[in-house]
Amino acid sequence: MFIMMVRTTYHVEAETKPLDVVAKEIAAEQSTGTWTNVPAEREVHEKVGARVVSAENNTVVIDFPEEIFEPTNIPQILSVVAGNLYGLGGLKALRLEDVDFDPLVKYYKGPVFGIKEVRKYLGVYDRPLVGTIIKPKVGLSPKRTAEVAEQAALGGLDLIKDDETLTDQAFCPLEERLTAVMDKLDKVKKVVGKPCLYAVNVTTGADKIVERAERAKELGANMIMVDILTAGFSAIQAINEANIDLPIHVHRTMHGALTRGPFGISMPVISKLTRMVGGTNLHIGTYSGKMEHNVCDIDRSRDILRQPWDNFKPMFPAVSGGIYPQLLKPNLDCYGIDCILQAGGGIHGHPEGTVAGAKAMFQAVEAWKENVPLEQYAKTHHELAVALKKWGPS
Ligand code: CAP
Ligand code: MG
Repeated sequence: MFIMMVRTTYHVEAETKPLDVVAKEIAAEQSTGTWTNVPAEREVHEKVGARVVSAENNTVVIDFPEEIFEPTNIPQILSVVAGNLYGLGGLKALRLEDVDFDPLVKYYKGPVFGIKEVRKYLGVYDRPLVGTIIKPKVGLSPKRTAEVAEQAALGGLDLIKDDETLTDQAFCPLEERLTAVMDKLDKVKKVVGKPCLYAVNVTTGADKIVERAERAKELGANMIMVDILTAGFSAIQAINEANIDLPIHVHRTMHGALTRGPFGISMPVISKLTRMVGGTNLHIGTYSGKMEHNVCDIDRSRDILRQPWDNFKPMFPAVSGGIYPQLLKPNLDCYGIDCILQAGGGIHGHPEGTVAGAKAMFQAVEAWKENVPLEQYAKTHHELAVALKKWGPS
């Protein structure tokens, strides 16, 4: 019988053992084996045992038979492809670089809202989306949060999001904040002539997240935000399966613990899982910004989110982390227009305030589109000129 395989690729650095020996240990530990022979393994290996495909130049490729997986159970899938292996002795580095999920994708709905649906909602087709993170990230009351959101929307922004550490604390209860922000955004829509998305952060424990997302929808939310690594991939899967019918902005706080060190999981694997479970936008990093970045992983993640894959709608990469008008060009050169440029400090830190900060971002986008150097464009665009003065030349 033909067995479908889920192919995984690892970067492995062993202390002393040859790579092929380590590869066999990984395949065994993650499927039917353990540190010594167990007689019954012979009965089950054929069906669910992993096979080493290759082990050379610090790259180990392993095939896992489809049957080892419970197809819709992401915690179980991760415990196979990214489980105990990190704890094995004698290793200096072990990173899960890629997983070919194709045998399993038929079990996933993917995004309900993708790039096309969000562009249609906003009526914006010919430029990147420009958004912001409310700053300060915590401490503002619902009323003050709504005032900042109002300014951001008056500046013409497409998206406003909560920061990752703001959920439902006493100083800013979620329901009150959401209602206050949506009230302001509804009013601003009449002034600027277009809607603005507000990704309210519904991240919480497994027992409450679907209910919280449903409540957000009832209260008039037009987008929700979930932190996929702290809440878990299944949190978004559960929201998607519950047909809440809202676009989902996916933040990835804590990703550095997985993506940065010698032991971990690559951002492309996280990107694939996020598209499978139904995110609309996903933070995948900046080519230039405040965060450490791996250009190769950003390129791969960008393509994973946007390129055709099964029936999944394409997703927006969110470009965030210390960006401001001067940093748009290096990012746009690599991302093109199908991305969301998000600036927190780079908008609210503008010397003339949030509206001016938003305008300076749009002016930098226009300059990029027209292929005009920022300094030249700033001669006729005041807000951009002020931003250049504050944060230095491009
Ligand atoms: C950006 C941000 C985002 C990071 C996350 C922050 O604010 O809100 O959480 O971009 O990084 O708190 O830093 P600023 P990533 O624009 O003020 O930097 O997208 O790399 O996961
Ligand atoms: Mg943040």
